[in-house]
Amino acid sequence: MILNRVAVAVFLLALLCVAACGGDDPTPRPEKATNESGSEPSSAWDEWYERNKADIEELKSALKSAPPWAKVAPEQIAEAKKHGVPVAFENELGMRFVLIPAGKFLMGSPKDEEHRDTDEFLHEVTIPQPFYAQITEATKGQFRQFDDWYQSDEMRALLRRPPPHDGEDHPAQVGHLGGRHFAAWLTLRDKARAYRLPTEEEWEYACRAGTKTAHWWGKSGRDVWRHANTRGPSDRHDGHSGLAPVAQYTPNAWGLYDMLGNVSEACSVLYRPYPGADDEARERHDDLMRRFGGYAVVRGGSWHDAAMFTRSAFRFARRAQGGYRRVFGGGVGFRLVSPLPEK
Ligand SMILES: [Ca+2]
Repeated sequence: MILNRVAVAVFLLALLCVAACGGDDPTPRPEKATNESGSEPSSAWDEWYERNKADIEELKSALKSAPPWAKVAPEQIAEAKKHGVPVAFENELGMRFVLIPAGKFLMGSPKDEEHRDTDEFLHEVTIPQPFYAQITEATKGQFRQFDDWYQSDEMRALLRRPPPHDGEDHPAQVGHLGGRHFAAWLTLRDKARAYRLPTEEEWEYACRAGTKTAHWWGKSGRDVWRHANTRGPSDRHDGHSGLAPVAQYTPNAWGLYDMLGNVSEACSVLYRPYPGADDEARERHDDLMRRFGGYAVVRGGSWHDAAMFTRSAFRFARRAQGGYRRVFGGGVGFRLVSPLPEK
């Protein structure tokens, strides 16, 4: 059934592409043979179409209702239909969100994963309700609508080393507190929806988008630079010597950009050993706390982290104390999530 829906989705994408090109398709198509009476004989393709006609029409209608920027998968469309909500929305600040379906997944990493840390204790997690996730990291332009002091001349004068990447579409590096303040402000402003930082579970679930490998694009860490903005090879190959504007790389299967790399992303929870974690995991947690005094979880790795940290299961923690104006930089940004509105 799932394969069938994927095949239907591929067919529809091809159909929409042809429609978008105004039907001027240079690809030669096979002529349909006709019999002596002039009527077309049924082909395997026609039979397949007839068998799946209802699914095709349903998905065609759903895809039309999704905005063109939303690179959503059939399971997201199905979840939206089930709950009677849009599969994607854009708020008044131009922040774009897609629906992440409810489900179960294995959080953490298997013991044979390359560069694994022992605090990535593998355990099953249930995400009981769908939620919306911002498709990109929150940008400087978006954050500046909350606090126009950010990136101002006054701020620059206070910083010994002002951030060099200050385009409106670069992610805001404002840490946990910047994200939390921004989410609270936006919730008060947007009467229809609430916003917050994701939990660590929600973040990893959204990052994996159904995958179990070290990265959402696969197992190997050798080609990280093709998919994510990290330190090292990506500097030489992708033209981004530091922070990149958001959405310069392909999104994951659920239409989320830069889940790995660019800025590390603040989560709403404190850094703790996972439920049921073994002694190894607890030792790693205690060691990290001792050495870095970290409290709040950050995920995904950043533009100045080595590629080995750009894994779906990698965990780190940072201090979240003090005003957010004191903690600019450091490669930590955020993306917001939004629960389904109450009916
Ligand atoms: Ca990121």
